Amino acid sequence: MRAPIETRFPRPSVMGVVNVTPDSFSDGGVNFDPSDAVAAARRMLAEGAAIVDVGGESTRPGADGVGADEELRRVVPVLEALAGDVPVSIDTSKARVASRALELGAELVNDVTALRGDGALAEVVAESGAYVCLMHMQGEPRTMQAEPRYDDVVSEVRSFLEERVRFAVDAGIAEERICLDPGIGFGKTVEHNFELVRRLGELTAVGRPVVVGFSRKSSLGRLLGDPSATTGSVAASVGAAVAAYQRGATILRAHDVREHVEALTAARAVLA
Ligand code: HH2
Repeated sequence: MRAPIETRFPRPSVMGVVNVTPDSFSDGGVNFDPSDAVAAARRMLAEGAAIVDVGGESTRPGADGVGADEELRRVVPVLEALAGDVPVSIDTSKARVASRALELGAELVNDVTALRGDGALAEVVAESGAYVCLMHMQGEPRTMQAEPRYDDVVSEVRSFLEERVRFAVDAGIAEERICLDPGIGFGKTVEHNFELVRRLGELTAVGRPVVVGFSRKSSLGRLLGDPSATTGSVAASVGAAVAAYQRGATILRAHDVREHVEALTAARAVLA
């Protein structure tokens, strides 16, 4: 039986990002070779990551999806090599990929569709007893940045996440294994993204730990003056992560693990 997610991941915990893809928005191709991905995951663990999030499909704005066979081809060699050594989260929306990853020891399923993408995924998570991250996204990756619109982004994201928690619990997933994510950059303008973190207390009030993934996202580059930026700097990422932690985030999803762990350790010492 797994511990409640808040026991397993004390605030703040860093989730390191390992994209086994040729086309991710900030590190596409860097870890496409399985041996590079494995080395990156081990390095992130040594640098203080609580878990590494292994993904075989880019969800960047404009991305076309890949099929389950290709996603499995990408991630399985990495998961096999890490099994037993490195705590793993699988970044997938597909039941087949999640199922294989869980067999290979993954403990968390990170689904950017919040169990809306594949009707079989909720049951896979429920039966395995894995942790799950339910993320908000408006639209789908191919078109989501076209014209994101909300009356009130925070209350709409909050209602959505509350509804997805009810769905997951009804599907047999224990509430204490669920964490939530506002989905920075997934159908949001720069201002939507910052408002979600500014008012993060309205999301932590749902009662589940919150994950924030601002790392390298284009809103940070745009904030700093490049209107066509597709990425943001490490320093801006760390600043956003520390602010998100201060506003109540539990897990910070980050590509640059050492920098995030050092900054969050200092922030915690000051704020605790
Ligand atoms: N962001 C990305 C992918 N998965 N999962 C959660 N829970 N939260 C996020 O903010 C999030 C996520 C996008 O970042 P990345 O994995 O670096 O890029 P890509 O989707 O292009 O592989």
